[in-house]
Amino acid sequence: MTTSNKKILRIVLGDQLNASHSWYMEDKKTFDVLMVEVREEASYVRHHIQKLVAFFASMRAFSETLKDLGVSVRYVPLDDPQNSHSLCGEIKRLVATGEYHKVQYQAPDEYRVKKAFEDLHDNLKIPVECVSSEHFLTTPEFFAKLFKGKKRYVMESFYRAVRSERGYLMEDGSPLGGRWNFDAENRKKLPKGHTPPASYELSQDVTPIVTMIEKQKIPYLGSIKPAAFPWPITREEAIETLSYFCKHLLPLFGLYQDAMHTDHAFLYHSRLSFSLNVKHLSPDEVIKAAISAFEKSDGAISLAQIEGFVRQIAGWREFMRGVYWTHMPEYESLNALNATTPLPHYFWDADTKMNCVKHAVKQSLEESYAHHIQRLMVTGNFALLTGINPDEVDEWYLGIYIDALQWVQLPNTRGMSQYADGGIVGTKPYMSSGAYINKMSNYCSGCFYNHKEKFEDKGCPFNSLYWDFLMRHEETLSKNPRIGMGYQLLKKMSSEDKEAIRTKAAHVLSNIENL
Ligand code: FAD
Ligand code: DLZ
Ligand code: SF4
Repeated sequence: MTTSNKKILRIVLGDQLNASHSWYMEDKKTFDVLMVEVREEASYVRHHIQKLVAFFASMRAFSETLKDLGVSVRYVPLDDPQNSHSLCGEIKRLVATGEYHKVQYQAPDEYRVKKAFEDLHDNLKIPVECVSSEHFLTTPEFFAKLFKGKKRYVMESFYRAVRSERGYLMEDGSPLGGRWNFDAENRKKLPKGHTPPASYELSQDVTPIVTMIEKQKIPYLGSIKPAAFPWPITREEAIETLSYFCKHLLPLFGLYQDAMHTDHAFLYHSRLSFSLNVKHLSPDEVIKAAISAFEKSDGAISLAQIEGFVRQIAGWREFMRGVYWTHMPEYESLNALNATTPLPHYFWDADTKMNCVKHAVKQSLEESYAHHIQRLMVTGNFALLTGINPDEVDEWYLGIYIDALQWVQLPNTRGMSQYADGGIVGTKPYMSSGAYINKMSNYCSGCFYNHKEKFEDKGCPFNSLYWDFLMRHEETLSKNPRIGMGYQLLKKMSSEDKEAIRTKAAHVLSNIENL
């Protein structure tokens, strides 16, 4: 083969399913796309079965989309006997055919894969190039400028900078409505008897993929209904999910964003994180679709609702990515609170008397989904208060959720939820006693424990753990003005009560497997 009829080999990862990428506008005769299903990615952590299926089904559908566009795709399925089961192994295998004069890849979102691909630059005998994935709203230059010289970052400043730059909900250089943030209006419990609209769930038969995963003996967790898979696996399905959200859920999204309920897993949440993370949808188009629905709604969607939604995507999502790339690889081993307790069994089997944890874990095992407050204030809060080893916490979050990719999971878990980064992401640890969980959910009314009690046998474990956590970490946390209130209350507490809390919390901790 002469150099003139050799092609470029373009690598497309499982979370790079964007058919609008500029690659596909170029002359299709000049390149082949390589997509591979590999054991390396399917088992670097024990994933939920729905997550494995969602990635493989989406990758397969995307390869068909590319073929329809006239792109030549080389697709290696998991059960291909030639499969080397590593991303770089498969790239090397194709390069060895001599059919290519160059390899190109889109910047991977995960550090692990970025490093592995960087090694290819030295190891392949043909040029290797990295290009942008053309997905995110912010760039490394943008967050380097904002974070420069700062030990702690504030999401709010980051969010305002993104909004100003992009013009989202802006009017003459100022935030629409005169305020940047309507968070304080977005914290309502679901009223008794209020039923949210049904969530937008698809129903596709994914039996062949489940069978293949089982035959290949990929370890997994959680359950699946193979004949009725509910997640969007194509761009078209993601757009349907987005349209449904804008029409039926956005009007009350912000208001009930923090609410939790045993009968409603999805409430007013969009279920768009998987579609965004695999790049079926761009953050810009999701934000613009929601803003357009707000503008056309004639007041039915209030500014507080749309601002709450825009903040999640333009603010939190981009901010987390900025923190990840600024602090990797050190970030994944930070353990500022020296947490060492092993993760208890009920994170895997939901067998606990604590109704909130039972419900959040059971739902996660069944749906591969929990919304933000369930992740932060139930399972995350419990792990924080009991001092669970952040490596085990990360492993759990990275495996169980359909949307879990390390760049977004890690800063949310180790940073925001576990405070293991010592406050880079969050200005304070997100912790609470049973009172908050009772305020935002119906969990406590069906619980074995009593959310009003601290000391008694049936006292809610979150109560003694909360006060004990404050006492244990007094030296590190008492100077933090954002938790000053907790320490002021602690000061007023009698020494007998403090001792009783310590005794109760010690009992809870030593009995952690049996709560
Ligand atoms: P909605 O509530 O409808 O929000 C809309 C969108 O905003 C989401 O789709 C998501 O793209 C974005 N968003 C909202 N909050 C965040 C956030 N804190 N960080 C980044 N994006 C956000 N999100 C992931 O995508 N992957 C993860 O692995 C992940 N792990 C998390 C772990 C913990 C401990 C916590 C507290 C949060 C985590 N999140 C993660 C953020 C958030 O919980 C999910 O994005 C959200 O629950 C997805 O459901 P949804 O699409 O219905 O979101
Ligand atoms: C999550 C995932 C899984 C389970 N399997 C694959 C795979 O077989 N092939 C692939 O290209 N990507 C997969 N992914 C997504 C990758 O983990 C993700 O693309 C990288 O970690 C970069 O973010
Ligand atoms: Fe959770 Fe405590 Fe409420 Fe039970 S009483 S549901 S353990 S917060």
